[in-house]
Parts: sequence; C-alpha cells; structure tokens
Amino acid sequence: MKQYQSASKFISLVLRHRPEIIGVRLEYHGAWAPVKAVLRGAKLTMEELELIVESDAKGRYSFNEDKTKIRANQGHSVEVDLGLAPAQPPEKLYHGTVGRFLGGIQKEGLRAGERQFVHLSADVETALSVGRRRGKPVVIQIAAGRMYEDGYQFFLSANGVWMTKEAPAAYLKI
Ligand code: HQG
Repeated sequence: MKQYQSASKFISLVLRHRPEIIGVRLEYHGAWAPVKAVLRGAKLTMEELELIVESDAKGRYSFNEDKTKIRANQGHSVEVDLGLAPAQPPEKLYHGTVGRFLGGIQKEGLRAGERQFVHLSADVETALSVGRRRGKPVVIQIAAGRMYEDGYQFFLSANGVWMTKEAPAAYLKI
C-alpha cells in the first residue's frame, strides 16, 4: 500500500493529534470523526479510505457500524475516551525505545508524554519494531502483572496495543 502511505500518515495525524487541520473535532466519547469530513480533508474517495483502513499493517483505524464515523484505535494526544474497559494484562509486557531515553526512564519511569497513554507491546518483536522507529532499539520489560495487582489500570486497544497511564521505574527491567 505504498501509494497510500502519505494519506495514511495524514489520517493518523488528524485522528490522533490534530483534527483541527481539517476543521474537525473528535467526539470525546469514542474519539470518532465524521467520515465525510475526513474524505474531504484528505482528498480521498470512500473506496480509498476503506482500502487504507483494511490494509493498514497495524490495524490503526476503525469505522463505526454504518461507516459514517472513523477513529484511530490508539495513539491519541487529543483528550478522548475510547470507552475501553480495563483489562488484565499478561505478567510481562514490553516497551520499545532507544538508548538516549533510558536515563529519563530510569529516573521517572515510563511517561505518556504527549500521548494519553504509555504504549506497551505483548511481545519483544513488536517492541523492537516500535523502538526501531527512532534508532537502535532497546526493549524494556514491564512487570505488568505486578502493576495490575498494585491497582494500575490497563487497556487493550482494538489493534492489540496495551496501554497504561504510567509505568513507574520500580516495575521496569531495563
Ligand atoms: C520515551 C507507534 C524519557 C518512550 C508505535 C518513547 C506505538 C521517555 C517516547 C505508538 C520517558 C514517546 C507509541 C521518560 C517514555 N524519559 N523518555 N521518562 N518515558 N519515554 O511516540 O511508545 O505507528 O509517544 O520510550 O508502534 O514510541 O504511530 O511513544 O520513545 O504503538 O501507529 O518517549 O506509536 O504506532 O514516544 O510509540 P511515543 P512510543 P504508530
């Protein structure tokens, strides 16, 4: 889907971070944007948008039932409530990053930064590819089971990304 890569990037920008660039507001409950406005803003046909959604390698986007609305499944910096129920995580989760962030992570734990959540992966392979976006990847192991027992909430996005508000350093194996 090389030819749609830039359209997909634009959609991700709109649906996660900057809906205002096409004059849209995301619904707080559900993070939905109107499909019509997205088509107009991204200069795409419905068929093209459907193809982008269906072929996205990470399953980043979902339509609502009647395909009048679209949302990103995770990754938002806009304040929205995806309406996900808290879920029990596996004992271990993983976070892919790069060496230059390790000092800060050791000091402050994993922070959500611009986004609403810290993003965690269920397997090392996925975490490696997340880290690789920024350079030589480093994978941190998170004692998610222990965090959960201690009362931290976890959410699983529709496309398999585990999310939590923060992961204090005491739960990290760096
Ligand atoms: C780092 C992609 C210093 C953290 C991926 C990361 C993911 C700290 C960066 C999704 C820190 C934030 C999210 C601390 C965390 N001090 N650095 N205390 N705590 N960091 O992009 O997890 O392709 O917001 O390690 O696949 O890299 O866009 O998070 O490097 O699922 O669909 O701060 O984005 O998905 O970066 O990536 P990000 P992320 P998409």
